[in-house]
Amino acid sequence: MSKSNIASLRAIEILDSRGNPTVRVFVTLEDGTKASASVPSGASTGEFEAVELRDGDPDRYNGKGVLQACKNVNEIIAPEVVGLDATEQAMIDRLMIELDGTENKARLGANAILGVSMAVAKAAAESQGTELYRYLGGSEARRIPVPCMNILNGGEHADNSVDFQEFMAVPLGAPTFSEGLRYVAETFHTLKKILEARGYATAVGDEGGFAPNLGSNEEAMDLIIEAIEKAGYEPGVDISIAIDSAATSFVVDKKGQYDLKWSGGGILSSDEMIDLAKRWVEKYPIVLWEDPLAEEDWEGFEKFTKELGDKIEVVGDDIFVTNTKFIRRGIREHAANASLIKLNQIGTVTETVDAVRLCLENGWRAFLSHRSGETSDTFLADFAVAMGSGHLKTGSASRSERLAKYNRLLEIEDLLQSNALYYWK
Ligand code: 2PG
Ligand code: MG
Repeated sequence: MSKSNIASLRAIEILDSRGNPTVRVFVTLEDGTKASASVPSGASTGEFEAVELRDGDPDRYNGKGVLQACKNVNEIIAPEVVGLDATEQAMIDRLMIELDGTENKARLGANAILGVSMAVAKAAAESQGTELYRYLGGSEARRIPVPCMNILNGGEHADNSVDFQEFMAVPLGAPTFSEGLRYVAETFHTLKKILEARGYATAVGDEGGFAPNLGSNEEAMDLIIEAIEKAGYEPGVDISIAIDSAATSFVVDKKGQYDLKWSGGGILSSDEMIDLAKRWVEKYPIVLWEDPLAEEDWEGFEKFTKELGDKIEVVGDDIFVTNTKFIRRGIREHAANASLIKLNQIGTVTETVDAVRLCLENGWRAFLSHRSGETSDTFLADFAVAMGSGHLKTGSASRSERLAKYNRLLEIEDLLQSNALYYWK
C-alpha cells in the first residue's frame, strides 16, 4: 500500500468572511500527513456555475447551512475515496464527478467536491515534501502573478452608489511581485486619505476595497488616478487599472438593457455600455475589463471584443463560469480574449486546470480569482503560480482573508528567490 493513500476524510461546517457557512475538509494520509482546505463562496454568481449546495433550512443561517454538503463528503465521498492514492488527483476528481452524476454537481454539491479536491492536492504535496505550487505546476512554476488589487468596491459587494463591482490597481510596471504589492498597497492607503479629505466614507466592501457613495462611476476612476499619482506612481506606466463591471448584476431581463441602479445613472443599451467603455479606455489607463456585459449577452461580448479586444484584456466571468464548454464557445465566437478562473465555479482542481490550459493554448489569458466570500485558505495563491497565467485578483490590502493570499505569494517569491518571474505580458 502506498504511503500517500488516503486514510480518512472528514468535512465540517465553518464560516466564511461574510459569516456565512462553508465547507472545510480534513484529509489524513496513511503516512500521517494531514491537510485541510476551505471552500470560497460568491455573491455575484453566474447562472451556470456548479451548484453550491445549501441546506435551505430557514432555522439555520437563513437557509445557508452546508450540513448536507458536509454529510455528502462524510457519508458518500469518503467511503469511495479512502484508500486511494492522493497523488491521483485527476482520478479522484473524475470519481467524484461520476459519483455526483449530474451536469452541474447538484447532487453532492460543488462545495463538497471542491473541498475534497483541494484538500487531497494539499495532502499529496505535503506528503511528497513539495510546496503546493510546485506540486501542481512542476519545476517550471515560477511566475508570480501581478496582483490586481481591488481598491474600490461597488455593485453587489458594497452598499454604496457605484454600479461597477470592482476597480483594481494593476502594478504592471513593478520589477517584482513584492514591489508590485507595495505599489498598490500604498495606493490603497493614499486613496483612503483622499476619501477622508473629501468627506467620503472609508468603510470597506466585501473584498476589502473602499465603498464610498460617489457622485458617479467615473468619479471612482478619477479618485483612483489621483491616488496613484499622490502615492508617487505614474498611471499607465507603474500602475494601470482593471475593472469588473459584473454586469449580470444590473442587467434587465437577462440581456440588452443595463440599469445603472446603484448610481441612478439610468438604463443603457448594450451598445451604450460599449460606448461608455470605449470612452473610458480612451481616457484612462485601463488594461483589463471583466464582465462588461451580462452572462447571456454573447452578442454584446462579441461586439465589445471587436471594438476593444486589441487594446485591453476582455475577461468573461459569469459568461464562462470556468467551464470549458462555454470557454470553447467563447473562443469560437471571439466573445472575449480571456476567462476568469474560479475553482468553485466548476468544482474540481482538475477541471480548473483544464479551463486554464484551454485558455492558454488558444492564445487567451486566464485571470485567476478569489470569491467575495473567502476564508484564510491560501490554495489560490499556489494555484496561480502553478498555472503561470501571470495575474490574479484576490481583493484589497485589508481583510485578512485577502491578505492571506498576498502573503502566501510573498512567501513563494521568497522561496523562488531570483528564479521568480514577474511581468504582465
Ligand atoms: C467576481 C467575484 C470575485 P463573486 O465577480 O469576479 O471578485 O465576485 O465572488 O461575488 O462572484
Ligand atoms: Mg467577476
